Amino acid sequence: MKGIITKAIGGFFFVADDAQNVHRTRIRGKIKEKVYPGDLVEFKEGMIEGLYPRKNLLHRPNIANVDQVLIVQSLAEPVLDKKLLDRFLVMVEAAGLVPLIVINKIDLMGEIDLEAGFKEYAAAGYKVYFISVKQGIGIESLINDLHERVNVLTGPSGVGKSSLINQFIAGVDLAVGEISPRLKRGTHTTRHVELLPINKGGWVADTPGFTSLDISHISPEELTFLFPEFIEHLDRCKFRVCSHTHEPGCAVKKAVEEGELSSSRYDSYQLFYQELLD
Ligand SMILES: Nc1nc2c(ncn2[C@@H]2O[C@H](COP(=O)(O)OP(=O)(O)OP(=O)(O)O)[C@@H](O)[C@H]2O)c(=O)[nH]1
Ligand SMILES: [Mg+2]
Ligand SMILES: [Zn+2]
Repeated sequence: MKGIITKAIGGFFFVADDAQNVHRTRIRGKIKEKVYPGDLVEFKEGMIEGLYPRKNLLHRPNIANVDQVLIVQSLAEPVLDKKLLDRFLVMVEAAGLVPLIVINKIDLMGEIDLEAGFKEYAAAGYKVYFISVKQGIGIESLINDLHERVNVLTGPSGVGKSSLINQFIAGVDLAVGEISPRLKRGTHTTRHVELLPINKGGWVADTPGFTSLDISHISPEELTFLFPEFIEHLDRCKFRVCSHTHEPGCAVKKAVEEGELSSSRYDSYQLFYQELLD
């Protein structure tokens, strides 16, 4: 039978079949590769017999065959950090995965124009979901976009990733952390990885929150292409090799000056570019 690994614990591998029934299995000694949640395997009578090729492998935490990454942030508590959001986007773009931007805790803000506050992300082609787990706002339309896929939640600690999963997966009760009153941020409640079944098909995995992210494996030249809205401007730069930071006749800088590209996104680009040069 073919199945998908949902979690690995103490030498056991839990494998879900097509009907999402979970079987506890062990792995044949002849299989030398490491097996991770998300891996597709062939199994029989409680034994994993073979591993199918994987299309990708996410690190820290290790999850295979990921389709989409939900980058979760909160409007407040912890306060929204667009630089960090841009950093997550660069990570997900570099991995070749589809990012969905999820802005939680909209109940903590009064009447504000959410669409306007994130228009640079829509302009870059990203889907942005505004939700409140606490008040049950926006959850349905988000879940509708997760079906039949392997989805991973990521984002800073305390933004409500585990709370979100608890709300939309029946029978799941992940640990939810208190926001530290002094730091106004979370305290890393989530530790191990498990793929949880979405009602209408598909999987979702929670991850521990990250407060910083390592993007050092990306080359400065590659960075431009990880800001998708920049791409259409690139061939109008005066110099064929342009870092889009200081060169005269740079079409990206010009587009920022003319308000066609977001200066906040461009600031992130410059910040990351310097970081990758150092
Ligand atoms: N006001 C408000 N609070 C929320 C909402 N969603 C979650 N919270 C609270 O935010 C706190 C942190 O939630 P968690 O779900 O543990 O956050 P997390 O992202 O899983 O954090 P880590 O596991 O540390 O990465 C908890 O006190 C939740 O009750 C929301 O929509 N509105
Ligand atoms: Mg959590
Ligand atoms: Zn340029």
